[in-house]
Amino acid sequence: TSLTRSQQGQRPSSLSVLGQTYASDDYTNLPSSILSRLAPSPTLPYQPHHPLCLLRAQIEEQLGAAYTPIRAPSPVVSTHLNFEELGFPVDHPGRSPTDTYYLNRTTCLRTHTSAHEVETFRNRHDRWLLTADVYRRDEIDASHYPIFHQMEGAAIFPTSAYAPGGQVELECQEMEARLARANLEIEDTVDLDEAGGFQPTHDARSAQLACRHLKATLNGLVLDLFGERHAQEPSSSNGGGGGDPLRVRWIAATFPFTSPSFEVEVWFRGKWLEILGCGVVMENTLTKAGVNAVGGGGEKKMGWAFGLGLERIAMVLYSIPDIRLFWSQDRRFLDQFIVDPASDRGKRQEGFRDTIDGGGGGGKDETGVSAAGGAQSPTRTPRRKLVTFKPYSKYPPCYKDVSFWLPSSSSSACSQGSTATTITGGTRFHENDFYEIVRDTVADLAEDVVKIDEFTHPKTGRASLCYRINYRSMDR
Ligand code: FA5
Ligand code: MG
Repeated sequence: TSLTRSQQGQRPSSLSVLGQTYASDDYTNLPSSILSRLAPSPTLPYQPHHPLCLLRAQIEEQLGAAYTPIRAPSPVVSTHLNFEELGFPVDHPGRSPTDTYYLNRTTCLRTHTSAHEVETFRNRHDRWLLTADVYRRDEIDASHYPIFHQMEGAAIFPTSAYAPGGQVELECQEMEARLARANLEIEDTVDLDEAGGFQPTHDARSAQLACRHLKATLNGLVLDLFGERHAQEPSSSNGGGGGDPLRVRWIAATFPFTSPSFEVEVWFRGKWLEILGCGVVMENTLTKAGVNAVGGGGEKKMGWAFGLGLERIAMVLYSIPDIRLFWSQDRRFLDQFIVDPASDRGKRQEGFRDTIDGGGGGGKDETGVSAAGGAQSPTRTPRRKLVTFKPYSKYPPCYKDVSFWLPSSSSSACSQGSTATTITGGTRFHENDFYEIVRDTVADLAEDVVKIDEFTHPKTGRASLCYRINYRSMDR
């Protein structure tokens, strides 16, 4: 297994990734299943008709021409970009090799799009949307995959734009007027201190205005993405729909690179769905980027940033039941997102937001795609049909249980919170290591993996774990 191989120090002395060679060290943990999928820039969000492409384009269109769309570079980044520059403390849990893929101690696969904040601001982009593949070692289930896609958005304005009656305030008023007309319920009772408070270098009035601009922008985005879809839902389904307002809520969060920080959730089909993290950009980020001079000089800028997960949103919007499907090259998946084959295939690479349709067999019968939909649409486009994915896998799941002893040398097993690091006699076992063996061995056939039993031998003290691996093919 990859676990014992690295424990025995049998890793290769270097690895070659996207044409570059990296010396390996005790942090190196890149499995072949990930290595074989790396590309010089993100692919799925730019593959015509792919659901991630539809969603990216829709967001880019909704936020408008003021925001420059940027396709991210290679996912291989320095830990400096991914963590240090953003103020992650050295002992932040996200930095652990149990959670992050490392080429070596100083190079990793980006774990979020925020890794490109400093360089994007440095390149003089003030309002932008950057799309990237991101990588995290994680559990295996229908909503977790080691590769997923994020979009980072940001807007910074010079101090003068924050003046009363200035650009920021005017934009707020315009966005808020639209929100006020919509069937949208915004819950925002965030305690400012809990969200990290305003930064000491910021003028409180301006920081407050930046938050207001952030909130109006993202509430507008949520309305655009979910409003029409929500209105189509049958009212009887547990979470409202029909005539009920779309509900969005803001909660206090913590990120090392924003303050105050928030998370945004949408009430959809009876659940709160976390869609993004955001906040007011740390002064430090803009100083590092050379946007704000250290110790004054030139007009300072200030603003906000957000990072959203494209798969999570696409799964809900298009009723895609399993995150593995995004990687399918099966026509029965891809063709459902083709809008109008005759006029659109290969011609436009963008979002077709006015004409999205179920294509080859999309549209669950109960959602009445053609009927209620656009009638009293709260969004600004006149009418848009919505894709609803229709699952085609006829295959039932099938499970196998596997149990194994943890490395001996006794001592009792102890679990640390949800990351379940079990320590036996100095040997650390992390569930993510096991999940990776599963992924490396059966690729996407594993639907989910759950621990179903733990056992400690009463005499020897040795511990064993039992996991259930659920297999199901999406395609065959
Ligand atoms: C971040 O990654 C921050 N960089 C977001 C941010 C950007 C904050 C800019 C402030 C300013 P987080 O780890 O919560 O935060 O992920 C952001 C979003 O990515 C989540 O809301 C979720 O939609 C999505 N996401 C996170 N983990 C996964 C996963 N394993 N699979 C799919 N989507 C995920
Ligand atoms: Mg989060």
